[in-house]
Amino acid sequence: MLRPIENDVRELKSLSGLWLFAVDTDGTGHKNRVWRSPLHGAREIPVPASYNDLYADTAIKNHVGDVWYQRTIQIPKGWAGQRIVLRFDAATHRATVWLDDTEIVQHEGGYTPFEADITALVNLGTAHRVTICVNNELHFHTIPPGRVVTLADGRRKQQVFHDFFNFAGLHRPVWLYTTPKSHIADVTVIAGYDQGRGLVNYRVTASGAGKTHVRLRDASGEEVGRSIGANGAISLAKAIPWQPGKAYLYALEVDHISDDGTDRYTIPVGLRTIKIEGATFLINGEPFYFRGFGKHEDSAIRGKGHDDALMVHDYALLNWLGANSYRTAHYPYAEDMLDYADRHGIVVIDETAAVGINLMLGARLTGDPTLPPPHELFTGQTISSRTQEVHRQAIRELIARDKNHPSVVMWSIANEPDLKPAGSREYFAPLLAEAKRLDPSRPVTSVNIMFNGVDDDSIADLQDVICLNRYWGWYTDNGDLVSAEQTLDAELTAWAKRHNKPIIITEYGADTMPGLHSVTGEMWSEEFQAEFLNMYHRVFDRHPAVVGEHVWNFADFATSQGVTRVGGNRKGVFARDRTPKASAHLLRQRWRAGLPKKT
Ligand code: BDP
Repeated sequence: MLRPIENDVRELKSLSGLWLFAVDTDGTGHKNRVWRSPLHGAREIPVPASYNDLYADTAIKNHVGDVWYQRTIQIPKGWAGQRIVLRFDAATHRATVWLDDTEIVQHEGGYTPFEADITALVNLGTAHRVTICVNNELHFHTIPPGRVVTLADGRRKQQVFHDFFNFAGLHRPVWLYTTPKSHIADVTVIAGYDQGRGLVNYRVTASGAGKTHVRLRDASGEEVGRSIGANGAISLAKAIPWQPGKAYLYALEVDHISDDGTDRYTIPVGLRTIKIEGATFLINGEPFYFRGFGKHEDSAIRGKGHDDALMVHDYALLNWLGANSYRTAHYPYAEDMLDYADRHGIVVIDETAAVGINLMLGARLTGDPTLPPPHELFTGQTISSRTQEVHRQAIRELIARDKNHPSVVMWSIANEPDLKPAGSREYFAPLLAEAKRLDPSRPVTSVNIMFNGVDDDSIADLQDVICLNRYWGWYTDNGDLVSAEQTLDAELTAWAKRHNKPIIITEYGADTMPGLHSVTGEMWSEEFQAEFLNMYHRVFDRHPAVVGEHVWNFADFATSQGVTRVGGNRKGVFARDRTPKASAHLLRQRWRAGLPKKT
């Protein structure tokens, strides 16, 4: 799905700002058709932002169910004759939208965009009411999964099987945009680079008949190639590659010419090739070593609301550290993040929201003894073919949205599913295959949990890269880094021997309270975090198959309440306000020195 842009033939109007907001406390909003009039008893809400932490109100923070957003929009008179579209970059976790009294679109999944063509419903120069119902419930058939329980006193509680707060609302901007009536609906670019030569394969889908003209321009705007037709290729004899840390972007300018006029859409293109050879991850034929983090979209007050200031600052900190990559743990991030990564040469592992397909973890996180046991995971009583279909759609929407980003080098279809129970391979194999089918140009992975060792992972052989989350010395052998080092070493040897594939440690880390110090390796201290990371690095450097290290986490983040969480998850190398802990300096020293030498 194309991101809305503005140019000489397309207009774009932001609907960010203050909207009306009402929490549907008694769940009667649908029955009362609240979209038919101005929202009763509404307060104001900023869009984009999570609603949870805005109002200093526990009931709103922990609300389970529907909330309503509303505002009026004005369609400029100058938009006469254009196709007019209302676009939501995300609504977490599902939404229904009305324009005045008419329902115009529904969407499932909290982190991918959706839109509605409203041309036939609007009058130019007139105000219209937009109402959106956002629902935050997670069940066994949603991605991510969860469970809503009703307590004896009637309260409803959301259980989640993942370790971050279930922020909800309109997390990303809302847009009105225009295209000519006959328009470019989609563009797919597969670009490659090989020893100085560049190749751009493209495919354009347009609504209505017309001709397609395509031009490739270099970064200075010079035309360097052209092609005619909806499918085609442009080759460059002397190309500049897109490289990690050294981004170079061409622009593919697509014109769709029809009796209605010309539509134009321009896509940034990075020429780069990804290949896996044995246990090596190659970008443009060079071995690539991932240095960076599992991140989150998370900050005080706005929760998961996108914020350009935070984005620019986080990228500045990644640069300060010498990091070259991150994973969008545990859901697709705002498209602005990927655009920025494209422009600045940051490498991204792009993940779906399929986190917590794991009842063993669910039991730990919820502490609820009534949760079904782990072996019931793929039996249909919990995770079912219905979940699989929603998961498949989540993969489709991720790839449809992000396929053209040179920064994205791999798809991750899930984080820490339980791969021991019967049925796990039958559940995941078709999903890995679907990602491969949709995008044969990128490797596909899923991220392994430490309790699924080399003998308990039912799908590692189907993945291109082995991604491991490991907490030896934290969740096990608490504070004993000597034992942890032995376990990690032995385990990596076993993984490398079993699968001749690159291994990325996608998570390793220790909760750390800023300001807590110790000379004797006490857990939670800044020194322990540094010693923990040092030990892991020592081990990684001994294993040639390890091609990446992503510390968990870039910054402290909000979670559900629990006895192991003190004001959230504290494994950040930065505090939630982005001030550094001691380990930030350690990482800076290691990563600024470049590729680690394997001993
Ligand atoms: C892993 C998860 C991650 C958690 C982390 C932790 O992938 O979301 O936050 O461990 O426990 O299980 O800190």
